[in-house]
Amino acid sequence: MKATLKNEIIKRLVEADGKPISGQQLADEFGISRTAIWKHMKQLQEKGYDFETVKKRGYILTATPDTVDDAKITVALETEKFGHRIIYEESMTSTQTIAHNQAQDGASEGTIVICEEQTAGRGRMMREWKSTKGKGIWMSVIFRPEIPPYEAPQFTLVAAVALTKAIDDVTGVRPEIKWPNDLLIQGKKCTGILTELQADPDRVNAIIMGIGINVNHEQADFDEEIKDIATSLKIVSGKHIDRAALVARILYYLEIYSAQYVKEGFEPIKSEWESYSCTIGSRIRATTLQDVFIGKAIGITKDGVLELQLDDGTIKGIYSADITLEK
Ligand code: BTX
Repeated sequence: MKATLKNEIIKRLVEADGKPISGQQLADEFGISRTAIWKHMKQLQEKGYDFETVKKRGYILTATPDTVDDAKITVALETEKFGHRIIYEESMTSTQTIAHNQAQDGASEGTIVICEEQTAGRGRMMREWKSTKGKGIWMSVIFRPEIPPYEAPQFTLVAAVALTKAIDDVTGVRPEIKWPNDLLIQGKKCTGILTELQADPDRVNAIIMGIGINVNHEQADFDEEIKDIATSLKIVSGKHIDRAALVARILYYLEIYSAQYVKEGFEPIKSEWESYSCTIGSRIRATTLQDVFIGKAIGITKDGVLELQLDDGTIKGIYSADITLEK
């Protein structure tokens, strides 16, 4: 079955808001036979959607699955272009790998790749990213900004603001941003961002942004290696979260903030970033590829560079590092 038609049928039934729609009406609207509609409904049932059939009057949608499939996201979307093309599979190696291939093949801005489970999810520097089945948001978003490659790290900061706002809207819990790419709640990591590039020396062709969010994990869903450092939105909010609705909200803010960034730069977003940050004002240890620096994080520049005041009073600009809090 064509994914888009399946999505349209579900969307139509959601919009009907509990009123039945007949098989004939759906058949007429989508230009296919009633038997074809019936077959689609059967396949949707196999995917976890359910319908009440009211005699002679038609179908009412009564249940949707707890997934991030394309139909569920489409129904919740409020964007102009982000999320209008969704590549969804239950299991993927890494959404990043697939999104890179899609971007190389010309996929447009706002295309997303999303799954229920990653078998080879990755973080920065090829670290492993644990992606438990059916519990999180494991997604890559393709951007096509007209910016030079050296500005791309700022995209991570812009995305962190978008994610923080979306999580706050949907769950009522506001994470803190740990520079550059983590969101924490009560000091534990709930979200990681991985910004990768396809670029020529002077021009970005695509940014492939990987977003991993622990959403409906119980404490027992975390492996030994991360159980003390990770948390989920369900653990902290006490609520089961509709992951597809959260994806839609994330795309809403990513569309707004990325457009603003490309037009006006990071500066107008900087104060919002700072208000969500748990890094600024703290004494931290920054481990870069070459060195370790310890000092007080005093701010970020208008270009998103972290400013560290070292113990001898000098200010060091940190472009990329892993940071931990120092006592
Ligand atoms: P990072 O390198 O900053 O963080 C990776 C580290 O985080 C790991 O070494 C581990 O200690 C810890 N970790 C691993 N899994 C989890 C988890 N589920 N929750 C909390 N902590 C964890 C952060 O990299 C960027 C992660 C991006 C993940 C997305 S998911 C969709 C996309 N596809 C893909 O393969 N990666 C991205």
